[in-house]
Amino acid sequence: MKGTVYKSTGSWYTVKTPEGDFYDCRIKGKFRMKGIKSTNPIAVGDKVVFEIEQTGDETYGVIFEIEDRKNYIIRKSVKLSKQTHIIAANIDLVFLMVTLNNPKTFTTFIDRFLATSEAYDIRAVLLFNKIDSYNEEELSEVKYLAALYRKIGYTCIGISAKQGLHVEKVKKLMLGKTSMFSGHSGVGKSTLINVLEPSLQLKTAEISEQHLQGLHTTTFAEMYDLSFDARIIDTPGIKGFGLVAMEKEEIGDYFPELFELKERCKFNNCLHLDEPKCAVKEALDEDLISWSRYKSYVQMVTGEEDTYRIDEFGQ
Ligand SMILES: Nc1nc2c(ncn2[C@@H]2O[C@H](COP(=O)(O)OP(=O)(O)O)[C@@H](O)[C@H]2O)c(=O)[nH]1
Ligand SMILES: [Mg+2]
Ligand SMILES: [Zn+2]
Repeated sequence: MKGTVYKSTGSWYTVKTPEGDFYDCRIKGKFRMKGIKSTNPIAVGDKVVFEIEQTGDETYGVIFEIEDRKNYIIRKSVKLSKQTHIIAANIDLVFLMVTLNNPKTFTTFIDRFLATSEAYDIRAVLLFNKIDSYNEEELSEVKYLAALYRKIGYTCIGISAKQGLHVEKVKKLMLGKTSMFSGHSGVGKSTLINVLEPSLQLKTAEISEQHLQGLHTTTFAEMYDLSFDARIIDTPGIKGFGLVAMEKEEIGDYFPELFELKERCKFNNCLHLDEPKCAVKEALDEDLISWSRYKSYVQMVTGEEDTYRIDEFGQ
């Protein structure tokens, strides 16, 4: 039988079949993924093959195969450890919720998040939330940012989760897909999810999540079916992306507008810093690409501000 993992506790997995039945499953044998030192072989979102086994009067599924992942997100299981924990797999869409204030989302954060989503190969969408609370000046800043990111190719939507404004546009993007919601604490993730699916009743408080983070407990994601043919993956205590290790040389590939220019640089290993005849620097001088994006890129390449600090995303 085939199914998708909806929940995992470390040793037990809840698997849903295409017919809609849920099975408690365990793993048979060892699963070693190529190149991944992971504490958990199977994660939420994984597509697995299992068979029903009976021990005494106990019936449960035994997973013996896992299908290739389209993508997956990881975090280090413990600070500084090389072991990783796979948070979730096969994610179609990640929404980054952004607010101008309460809390302020800096463009450097947005850019690191987007670069990470490119590295993970997950499509990212920007949701500018709380537009009901902005004055004219703030609204024009939102419009400016949305235009900036749309030009690069990212879908941007201004919404008010609280008032339900433009939430139907978010729903439309989610149809038939598995999505995740990320963003700083307080941007309105729980509020939006409650509006999308009132029956989920996610708490708007973050206390339990903070508690979990403080203890460095391994937390597990969970997948939920929504009533309108969409699924969301919730990641308690992480609320975001985790981190992905990037080599200096590849960071530019995760900034689509820089990647596009790269072949026109004189040196094919150009880092777009101080090299001569750099197409990125020329495009900057002509205002063809954004300075704030370039600044974020340079910060990531030069390792300023402790870029890969654990929990950088989703705090
Ligand atoms: N004005 C306004 N406030 C919002 C909006 N969405 C959420 N909030 C408020 O922002 C605070 C944090 O929301 P919450 O959903 O808990 O954020 P989370 O930490 O991302 O889950 C709460 O007080 C919400 O009522 C919105 O669209 N407009
Ligand atoms: Mg929340
Ligand atoms: Zn260059």
